[in-house]
Amino acid sequence: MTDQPDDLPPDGPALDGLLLDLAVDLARRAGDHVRALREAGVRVAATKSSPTDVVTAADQASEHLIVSGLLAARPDDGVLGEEGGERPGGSGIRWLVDPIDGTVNYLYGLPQYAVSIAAERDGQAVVGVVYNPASGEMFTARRGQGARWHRPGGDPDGVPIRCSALTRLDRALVATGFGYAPERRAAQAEVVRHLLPEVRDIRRFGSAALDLCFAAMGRFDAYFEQGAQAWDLGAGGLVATEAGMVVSGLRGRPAGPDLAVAAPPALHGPLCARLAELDADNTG
Ligand code: LIP
Repeated sequence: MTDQPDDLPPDGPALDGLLLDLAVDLARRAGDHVRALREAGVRVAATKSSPTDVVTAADQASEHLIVSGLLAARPDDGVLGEEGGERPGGSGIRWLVDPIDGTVNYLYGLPQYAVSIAAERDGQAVVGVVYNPASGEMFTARRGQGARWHRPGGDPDGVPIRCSALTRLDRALVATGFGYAPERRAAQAEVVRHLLPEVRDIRRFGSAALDLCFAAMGRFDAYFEQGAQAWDLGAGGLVATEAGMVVSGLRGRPAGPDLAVAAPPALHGPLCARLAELDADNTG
C-alpha cells in the first residue's frame, strides 16, 4: 500500500498495476475478436515492405479496438502501433501495440500469433501483455514484479515463469525469425548456416512476441532476430527480462531493429559473441 491520498492520480507501482489491467483487458478483447474474424475468413487489406508482408483487415480492426480503448481510458498517453504509426502524448506513458504479431501464421491458420501490448513509462517498459487467442495462453509482466503465464482454465492470476538455466551454447534450442526483404533473408540465412551446427537446434515459429515469451518460460533457451520492431519486442522483451533473461542488442547496444538477443545470463555472452563474429546485425 502507498500513503498516497485518494484524490491524487496513482504513480509508480500503483499506476503500473492499472496499466497492466487495461492492457490485459484490451489484449483479450482484441485477440478474441481477431480469432472470431479468422473463423469467418481472412481478408488481406494491404501489403507493406514486400508483397509477402501483409496487413489483414483483422490487424486493422484489432489495432483500432486497442488504440481507441487506450485513448478512451488514458487520453494523454502516446501510442506507437504497428499499423497506425505514432501518436504523441504528454503523460510520460507510451503504449507499443502489435495488433497481430505473426500475421502470416494468422493468414495461414497456424495457431501461433498474438496480440502484444506494452506500456513504457519515461522510456522504460513497465508493463507487457502477450495474448495468443488461438491457444488461450497469456503472458504478463510488470517491471520488478516478475513474469507470469496464464493458461486457459488455470489460475486467473497466472503462475510465475523463469527462463532456462542452460550454460552451454552447444546444448541450446535457439529461436529466431526472418524479415520480409529478400536481401535481409539471405543475410539471415548465412547466420543460421553457421550457427545451426553449433547449437542443439534452431526454431522459427513466426512471432517475435511469442518467441520471447516461450524463451521466458524455457520452451526455448534463447532467441535472436534482426529486424524486429519496438511493437514486436516491447511486451515480450519485458516478459523475458522479468523471467531472468538478458535482453540486448550486440556490442553494448539495446535490443532493437538491428538485433534483439534474449538469453539466460550464462548463455548471453557466448551467444552475443558468436552473433557479433557472424555480423548478425550487419554493423561490424
Ligand atoms: C513477424 C515477427 C516475426 C518475424 C516475421 C514477422 P508480423 O511480425 O514477429 O518475428 O520473423 O517475419 O515480421 O509481421 O507478423 O507482425
